[in-house]
Amino acid sequence: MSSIASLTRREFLAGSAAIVALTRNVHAQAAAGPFKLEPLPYPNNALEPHIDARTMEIHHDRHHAAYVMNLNNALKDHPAVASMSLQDILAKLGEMPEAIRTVLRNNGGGHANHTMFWQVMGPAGGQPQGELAAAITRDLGGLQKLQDDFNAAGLRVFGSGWVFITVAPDGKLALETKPNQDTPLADGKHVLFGNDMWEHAYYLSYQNRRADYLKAWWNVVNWTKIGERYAAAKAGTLTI
Ligand code: MN3
Repeated sequence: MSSIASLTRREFLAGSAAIVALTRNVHAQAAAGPFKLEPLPYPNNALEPHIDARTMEIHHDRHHAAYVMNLNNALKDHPAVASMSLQDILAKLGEMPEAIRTVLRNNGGGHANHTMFWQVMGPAGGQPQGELAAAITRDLGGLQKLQDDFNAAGLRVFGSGWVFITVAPDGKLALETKPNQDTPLADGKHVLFGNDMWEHAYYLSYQNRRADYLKAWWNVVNWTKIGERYAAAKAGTLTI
């Protein structure tokens, strides 16, 4: 009985691996086009217990993948737009062909927001250092006030959206929120970091408790990476 059970388990695991491989292949084909879905920079379970592995898997492999697929599909008949960088497309939405403008806004914004989001998280967060820490004190009243204000702003996002810290070329930081997949990139600004206020980002573990998700999220913020993004913003090399 136990050998049958263990054989069944082996077969099950082999079958699961095949399904995962097939699913990844489908995603790769679906993402054919100018924009690509990069893999997560850490395993799905790296942010547990604060963000569970299943949430990360669905969020990256399905939600983010869909934004990339929709973006690429919209660009099939628009080669001039397809040759542009994502930040240029978003900064010039008003100049984009009207037929695809809303798709670009939603799915281009979704691609940019999630590309940033995976980067600014990680299992070993650290603390703000150097010029970044000084800017947080100067512009946002220190780390504790930044976190309090950021969490409060996140709670005020009605429905789906984002809460961001933007960074100006001179290094000045500011807090702002956006609905849906809108991004400060569309206002010609740069995003230092942000948190996803869509329920798909937290619902499996937190259900309606967005405040708990916002509070827990600081445990997986990668301040080393954010420090690199801050330096890049001041150097004029930060893209999305
Ligand atoms: Mn999301």
